[in-house]
Parts: sequence; C-alpha cells; structure tokens
Amino acid sequence: MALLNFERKYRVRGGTLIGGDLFDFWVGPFYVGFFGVTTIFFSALGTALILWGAALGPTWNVWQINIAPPDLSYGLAFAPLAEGGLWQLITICAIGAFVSWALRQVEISRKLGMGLHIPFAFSVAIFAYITLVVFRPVLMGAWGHGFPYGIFSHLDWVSNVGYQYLHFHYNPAHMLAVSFFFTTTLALSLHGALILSVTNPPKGEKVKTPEYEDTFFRDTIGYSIGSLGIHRLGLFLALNAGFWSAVCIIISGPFWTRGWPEWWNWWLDLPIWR
Ligand code: 07D
Ligand code: 07D
Ligand code: U10
Repeated sequence: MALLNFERKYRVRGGTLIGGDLFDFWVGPFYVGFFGVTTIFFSALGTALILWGAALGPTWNVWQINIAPPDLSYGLAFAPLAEGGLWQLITICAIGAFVSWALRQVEISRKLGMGLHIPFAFSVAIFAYITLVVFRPVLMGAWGHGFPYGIFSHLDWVSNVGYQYLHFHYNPAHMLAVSFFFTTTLALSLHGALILSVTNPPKGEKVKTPEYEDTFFRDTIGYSIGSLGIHRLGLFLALNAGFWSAVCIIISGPFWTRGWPEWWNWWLDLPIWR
C-alpha cells in the first residue's frame, strides 16, 4: 500500500492514553496528541532555561556552555536559580520531555496496533538518564552529584567521577555494559552486512531467501539464530547495554565507595586460598 493511502487508512481516532479526542490530530507528518503538546511544552521551556543559563555567562561558545548542578552543600534542597536552580528546573523539563516522548510513542504504537517495544526500549535510555540525575544524587544526599549540562563539562564529569573510583574499568557492571555496547555494534554490523549481501545480487540474479542467510552462518559458525531471532538478540543486547550502564553508576557511591580495583579482593578473600 502506498504510504499516502496507508496514512489515510490509519489516521483515525483512538488509541490515546489520556484526554480522548483532545489533540488527536496530525500537523504535517507529525502526530500531535496530548503528549506531543507536553513534549513541546517541556522541550521549549527546558531549551529557554538552558539559554537563560548560558546568558548568565561566561560564554556563548556552544562547546563550553555549562549549566552546573547546585553545590553539594545544598543537599537535596532547591537552590537559587543562578546557583544550580536552573539545572534543577532543566532536569524536571528534560524528564518531562523524555517521558512525554515515550508516551507519545505508546499512543502512536497503539494507533498502529503495534507492540510497545519502541517505547519500552526508549524507557531504558530514560532510566539510565534518571539514574544519573535523580536516583544516584538522591541516594548520595545531594543534587550536586548529577552531571552538568554542557557538551565538554559533562565529559569532565564522567572523567572525574571515573577517577574518584581510581579505575572505573574495574567496575564489573561497567565491564558488562561496555561488552554489551560492543556486542551491539558487532551484531548490527553482521546483520546490516548480511541483509545488504542478500538483497543486492549481481545483475540478472534473484534476491536471496532467508535459507541463504541461515546457511551462511551455519557454514561459518555452525548455527543461525534466524531472521526474527537476530532482531530479538539486537534489542536484548542494546537494552542490556543501557541497563548495565545504569547499574554501574548507581553502585558507584551508594553501594561502593572505594576504588573499583579493590572490589576484586573478594577473589583473594575466598576461603579456598586459606
Ligand atoms: C546519534 C541520536 C542523536 C542525538 C544527539 C545528541 C544534545 C545536547 C545541549 C548544548 C547517540 C543531541 C545533543 C541535545 C546539546 C546543550 C546543553 C545518539 C544519537 C546527536 N549525553 N557523552 C555526547 C548527551 C551522558 C559521553 C554527544 C545527552 C552521561 C561521552 C552529545 C545526555 C555520560 C561522550 C551527547 C548525555 C556521557 C558523549 C554525542 C543525556 C554517560 C562523547 C551523543 C540527556 C552516558 C560524545 C562531546 C550521541 C561527545 C558524547 C549528549 C549523557 C558520556 C553532545 C543528551 C552523563 C564520553 N553526548 N553522556 O551521539 O562527542 O549519542 O561529547 O543523558 O565522546 Mg553525553
Ligand atoms: C544516559 C543517555 C540518555 C538519553 C536520553 C535521550 C535528547 C533529545 C534531540 C537530537 C546511557 C536524550 C535526548 C536530549 C535530543 C534531538 C532532536 C545513555 C544515556 C534519555 N567507558 N563511565 C559509561 C565506556 C571510562 C564512567 C556508559 C567505554 C573510564 C562514568 C558506558 C570506555 C572512566 C560513567 C561506558 C569507558 C569512565 C561511565 C555510558 C572505554 C573515565 C557513567 C553509556 C573504551 C575516566 C556512564 C549510566 C550510557 C554510565 C558510563 C563505556 C571508559 C567513567 C557503558 C566503552 C575508565 C563515571 N561508560 N569510563 O550509560 O554508566 O548510556 O551512565 O574506555 O556514568 Mg565509562
Ligand atoms: C528504523 C527501522 C526501520 C526503518 C526506519 C528506522 C530504526 C527496517 C522502515 C528509523 C531509522 C532512521 C530514519 C535512521 C536515522 C535515525 C537515527 C540516526 C537516530 C537519531 C535520529 C535523529 C538524530 C533525528 C532526531 C529528530 C527528532 C527527534 C525529530 C524532532 C521533531 C520535533 C521536535 C517535533 C516533534 C513533534 C511533536 C512533539 C508533536 C507536536 C508537533 C507539532 C505541533 C509540530 C510543530 C510544532 C509547533 C507548531 C509548536 C512550536 C514549537 C516550539 C515553540 C518549540 C519546539 C522546541 C524544540 C526544542 C524542537 O528499523 O525498519 O524503516 O526508518
């Protein structure tokens, strides 16, 4: 079905989570919905607050703009706007916008009668973000533990926090997350390459069937996960990358305060060596 005909067929009422027909329409290609309006509201307000923070100085250089969280001495209290209060409001707007976006994905999926896999997947990214700026700061007793909003300043935060634990690579959950990220790119490159290799036959030859795909991997590694399976695996790998990232940072501080290399002493402390 041509895309335009299809749109006419599915662009009908219903599927909304809240508000019935309210905002149940499209603007150009975009579905609006209640959560489209809340997305626009939070992202416009959040962007304006970032601009306000930037205007407070000292630079308009986009790489260097930095909106820092409050000083640790404010604990979990609200801070004055120029002293981290903007960061707190921007964080509320960011969470509002990300969650609205996920709920808009839910409404669009429901309209289309599809599964909720995409909003579920995005929720894992949101979970990692909320872990960084809410769960961990709350567990550690100060908003000042959140990361600053700025392109380079957030890199400084990652590096500083990493070295606070001496050698972040020794964090076992970080190892899992990193391995899942690497495996995700390996899986995507294998899958992208396989699909292109069967759908781009030489002139005059037919596009190959899934039997060819299966046979390639059976011949190479003895097993094929199949054309549906590779998508399940891909989603599993990617979601685990995000999930274990959240775990690796939430345990750093709230549950382990020393250097990560030291954590491995449990191995030396096993009773079998005694
Ligand atoms: C390609 C989809 C498109 C999204 C893009 C990002 C903004 C920010 C705002 C000036 C894959 C849009 C960017 C809206 C502009 C202001 C105030 C997604 C794609 C193109 N980081 N990070 C980047 C964010 C964290 C880390 C780049 C966001 C954690 C490292 C971009 C968040 C830690 C490196 C960026 C976030 C961390 C980066 C490219 C939120 C651990 C890099 C991102 C909301 C997760 C890389 C200069 C990209 C870089 C980079 C955005 C959080 C580490 C600016 C929005 C605190 C080590 N991060 N980041 O392609 O070049 O993502 O930095 O959590 O090396 Mg970061
Ligand atoms: C948080 C992003 C959420 C994004 C959302 C959407 C918009 C809209 C609009 C484009 C989670 C935002 C959307 C803004 C944009 C438009 C229109 C994703 C998030 C909701 N590390 N490390 C990780 C590696 C080291 C350290 C994670 C590798 C050093 C700390 C990942 C190496 C030290 C933290 C990872 C390495 C160190 C991490 C990041 C190598 C520093 C974290 C991915 C090869 C000296 C962070 C939850 C992630 C984390 C994290 C990888 C090295 C420290 C597994 C490969 C040794 C402090 N590192 N790291 O989390 O777990 O994505 O955060 O050396 O906090 Mg690490
Ligand atoms: C996949 C796939 C597959 C496909 C696919 C894909 C995965 C096999 C069938 C998809 C993959 C791709 C297309 C590949 C490329 C994708 C990536 C590399 C991922 C990263 C993507 C990006 C970087 C693009 C990001 C773009 C975004 C998020 C769009 C931005 C749009 C908006 C902000 C508008 C959103 C609309 C809303 C909220 C609804 C309401 C909208 C309106 C009312 C419209 C206009 C708004 C107004 C009039 C209000 C005014 C707004 C104001 C004042 C403020 C706005 C503030 C802002 C900050 C924007 O597997 O299958 O093929 O294709």
